[in-house]
Amino acid sequence: MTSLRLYHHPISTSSRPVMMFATEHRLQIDHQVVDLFSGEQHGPAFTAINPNQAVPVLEHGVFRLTESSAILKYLADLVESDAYPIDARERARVNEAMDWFNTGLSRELAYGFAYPQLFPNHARPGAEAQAAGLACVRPRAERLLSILDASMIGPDRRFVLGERITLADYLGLGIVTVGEAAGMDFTPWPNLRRWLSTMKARPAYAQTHAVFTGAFGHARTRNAMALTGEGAC
Ligand SMILES: N[C@@H](CCC(=O)N[C@@H](CS)C(=O)NCC(=O)O)C(=O)O
Repeated sequence: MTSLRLYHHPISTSSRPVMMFATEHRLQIDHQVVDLFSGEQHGPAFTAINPNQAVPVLEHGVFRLTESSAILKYLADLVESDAYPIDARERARVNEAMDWFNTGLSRELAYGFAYPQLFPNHARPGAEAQAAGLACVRPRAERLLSILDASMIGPDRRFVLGERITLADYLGLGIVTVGEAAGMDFTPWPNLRRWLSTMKARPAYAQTHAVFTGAFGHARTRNAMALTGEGAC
């Protein structure tokens, strides 16, 4: 097979799903860490690789691909993974759930709730604005997590779309775990907690999330900053 190279960072929300999928499928990949904390993604060398200055980026020979969702689908097709079914309607369900995670939940839980607390460059300017922003976004993230718990996973499903793991589980895990790392309390959502345990029990989770859990703590329950403010996000 033509060689595969993945530019990534081990704590990145968008990189971890690709790393976990690739590990579970025993893909031979040349892993290139892009040091997001020193700003390597903004340098000319990486900007030439991805003008968006973001990871992950996949190279398969001369073919270069950005966007975690597209990379997951490409890799799944490459190895004919069951995680991305061929049947049009089954595949559409996976796409639907992936879009839901990558647009809706990512916006509220990752960008709105988690990143401003975990990454200083995402923090809102000043303690008051930070508290007000979090107060605004928390109920929106919670509403989506309730939907994930009750309407998507529900009481009977092992994974987001049924008994079989799909790309939606890998992609969703990256987003849900960054919310957890920022102190979102998952107590109200038993189905979500069960799914999270199932995903974390997979051997590839420990392997691909060691740096992430080392950085942010494991199943941290600390509350985020005091949420006293009011106002628009
Ligand atoms: N929609 C993109 C998002 C990529 C993205 O934002 N990656 C982050 C890490 S999770 C990044 O590289 N950020 C660099 C920066 O903020 O400077 C995807 O799903 O791949």
